[in-house]
Amino acid sequence: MERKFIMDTSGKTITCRAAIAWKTGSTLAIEEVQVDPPKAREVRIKMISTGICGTDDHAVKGLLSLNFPFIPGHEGAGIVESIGEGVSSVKPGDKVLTLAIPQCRECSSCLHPKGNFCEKQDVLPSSGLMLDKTSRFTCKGKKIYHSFRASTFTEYTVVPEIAVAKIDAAAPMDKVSIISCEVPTGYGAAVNSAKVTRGSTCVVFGLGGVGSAIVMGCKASGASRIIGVDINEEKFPRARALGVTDCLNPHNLKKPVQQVVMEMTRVGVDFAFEAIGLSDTMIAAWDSCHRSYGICLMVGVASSNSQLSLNAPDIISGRTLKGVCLGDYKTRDCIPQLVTDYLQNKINIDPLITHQLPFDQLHKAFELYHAGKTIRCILLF
Ligand code: PAD
Ligand code: ZN
Repeated sequence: MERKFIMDTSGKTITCRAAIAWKTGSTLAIEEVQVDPPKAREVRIKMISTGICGTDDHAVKGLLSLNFPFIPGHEGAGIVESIGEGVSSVKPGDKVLTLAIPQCRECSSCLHPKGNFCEKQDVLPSSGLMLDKTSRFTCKGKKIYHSFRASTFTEYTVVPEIAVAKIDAAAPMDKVSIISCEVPTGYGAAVNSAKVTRGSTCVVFGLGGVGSAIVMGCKASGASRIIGVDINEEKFPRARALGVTDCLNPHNLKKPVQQVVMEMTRVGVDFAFEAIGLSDTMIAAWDSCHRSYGICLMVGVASSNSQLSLNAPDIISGRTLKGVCLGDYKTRDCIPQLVTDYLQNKINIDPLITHQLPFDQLHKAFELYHAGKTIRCILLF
């Protein structure tokens, strides 16, 4: 008879593999780390899969203000290994997603009907610490920082309970990690935040993972024209398959891209999205909108201390400029529903996943990402 030994790790420090960004711009190193047990109102998760998001790349390159050395990754799916005192929303064995923006249900953002940028988030600014201002990771005797209340490039992570969403037990864990960030960020920006209207015109700057999910949202909302802008033309065929009607490569245009969009649409688009994170493309998105009723959504995360400069007199014409994080969803309340919608074939996330690689091929995954070959590459543990 086969005997199964299930090791009870609860309450103990776990030694496992994790990727560490030791210093700005250095290649990630796969190291042996110690992961402490969860403290009160914390959850330790055994990771099953994690996506590589543009924000992780910004973080590793040192474009965002955060503390090194840290464990990157925030787009994660896993199974609860153990829980700290007072945790009531999840239990060991539950399937969960990590949430880069938590939902504490107590702060000014959480209590406001529209707010989702919970005051307990750790992106702007980033401390890299748990809510009690300590870390749960150690490597070679050194304290390692967390990132964005998540740190998913590790076999085990510890996060606050407010940054965990319990999902449907039938969820395919090798895929749903992208519903932790890419899907709500992009699809949600279009359907929930901008509320793209039937028959409208849209422009999406950046056709990577997030931009592709925005295109899906615009298409699902019935937009009649979706202009996609990217400097990498390899992104165009997939973008067209998702619903982009016109592709523009700014490098091949004789005029500024916003001028071309204006000429194509005569009056400017109804909805513009920026999913790159550069001030120039943010301005181009803003200037592509209809002057009076255009709505411009900033989705890309810009590098720390960068500034955005707009023509001041033009502001009064009526356009809306809005920033959006995770599609304006109240994360713990809404993200599990996106998983259920996927299981019920109401949304299809499969076209957003181009690569799946084992965690130890992390470097290959980043090479593919940097070469512009991926939409989303998922690492599997
Ligand atoms: P990605 O690298 O997959 O996509 C970026 C795309 O932009 C690529 O296809 C590039 O070729 C393209 N690009 C780069 N420079 C230019 C340029 N000058 N003009 C036109 N196209 C260009 O990243 P991603 O889709 O994972 O993330 C995109 C941004 O969204 C990034 O800034 C990330 O930090 C941000 C993000 N925001 C949130 C949020 O909640 N606001 C969440 C997740 C990601
Ligand atoms: Zn809150």
